[in-house]
Amino acid sequence: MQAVTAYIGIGSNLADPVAQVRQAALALEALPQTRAIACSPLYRSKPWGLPGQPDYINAVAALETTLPALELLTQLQEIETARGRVRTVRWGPRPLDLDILLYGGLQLGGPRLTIPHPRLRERAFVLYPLRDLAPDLRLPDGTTLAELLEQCPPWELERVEESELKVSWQVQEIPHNIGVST
Ligand code: ROI
Repeated sequence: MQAVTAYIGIGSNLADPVAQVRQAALALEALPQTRAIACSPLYRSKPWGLPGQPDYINAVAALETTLPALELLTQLQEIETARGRVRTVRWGPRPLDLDILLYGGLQLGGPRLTIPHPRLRERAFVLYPLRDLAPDLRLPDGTTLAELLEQCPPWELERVEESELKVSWQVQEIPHNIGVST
């Protein structure tokens, strides 16, 4: 199978969220049939969903993978479970959340998985880190990331300063042709 570029949303608001997100990025690098291309800077965001939960740390990772989408989902769920995620309250706090945001140009609607992620378009905590990785990205339906960003101000979203991180973590340069092609 031809390798596909997938973008994974990473979020945590429990149990040392910065460490959770950085550990998750390492776990993504270790996935079978997968090459980690880059990870965005970390952002701190106010919770979307249930009010009264702690702030989130968010990032987005770009992967190149030959895992089929549903197998990638299974692998991500195993990482979440290993980090103590118990699926209870919808939109409640969690030590680690890994979402497939985009999987090449695939559009999929199924009982386990919808791609692109159904709430991608309205979430600043996903769109801004995506821009760090792939500013020229287009969704499979042709919508540009720039158009989505115009509709989605970076409300209650801030970059986590490099100085807050124990080890510096840079965005790597990623090839220009990895975005979803049109
Ligand atoms: N809110 C923010 N800010 N960041 C997240 O990653 C996040 N993830 C979720 C819900 C509970 C919807 N809210 C979130 O799953």
